[in-house]
Amino acid sequence: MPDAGTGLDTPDASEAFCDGTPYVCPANAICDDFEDITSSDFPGVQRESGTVSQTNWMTGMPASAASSIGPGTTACRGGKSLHFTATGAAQSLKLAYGFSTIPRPTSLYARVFMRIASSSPGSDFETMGMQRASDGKFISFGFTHDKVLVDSPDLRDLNEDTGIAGPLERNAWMCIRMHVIFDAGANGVLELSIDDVPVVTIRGATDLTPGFDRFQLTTVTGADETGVFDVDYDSLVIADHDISCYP
Ligand SMILES: [Ca+2]
Repeated sequence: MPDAGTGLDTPDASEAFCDGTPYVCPANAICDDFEDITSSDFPGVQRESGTVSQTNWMTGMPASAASSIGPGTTACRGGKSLHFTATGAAQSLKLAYGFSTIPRPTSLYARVFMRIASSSPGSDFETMGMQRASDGKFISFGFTHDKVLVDSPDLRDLNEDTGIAGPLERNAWMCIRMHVIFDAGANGVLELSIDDVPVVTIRGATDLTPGFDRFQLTTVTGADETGVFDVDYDSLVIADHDISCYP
């Protein structure tokens, strides 16, 4: 069962979706459990070679030596997760998945488990989104301690702060589900839920021409950030159909 508090409750170490059951990747999906990738059938997406990146987004130079990407010490499923440590200002830590077929499916679904260490600051950081590899333009979801942010400098009608009913869990896994209907005009849809509770629903332009060709998990910090974010991801599924939190 989902959390009573939709990701906003008292931290609980054992979320029901972290049950350790071997996950069977559904058809027409890519499943990355950070043990290995189990499928890459459709929508023609694959973990991009060489696109694990650590930079300072303001300078374009390497990230802080105190920032890192590697296996996490806790996992929601299996024995490993993907762990980001982002230290200080303008850190851009990314793992990208590229689409080998354009156009993509009209409707794209992504489901991932995310865990924010309680030592992380409450200020905003970007967690995931779509990017156009050729020029870096993007739509990104960000999280503060008590807000979900949608940021896209190139799709101005999407720039929104979306309030949620309380602070996000810390030291506990949350189920994040994203749905995009790609449209460069007025018919796009962008939705996000936490533990099965909708927190973002936006209608309008959700794409560029040519379109976004990359999905990415990130920990990107702000220009004035001084804290240290520790964020884990596990059991990512990208599909052309809806993927639940369970199993
Ligand atoms: Ca795992």
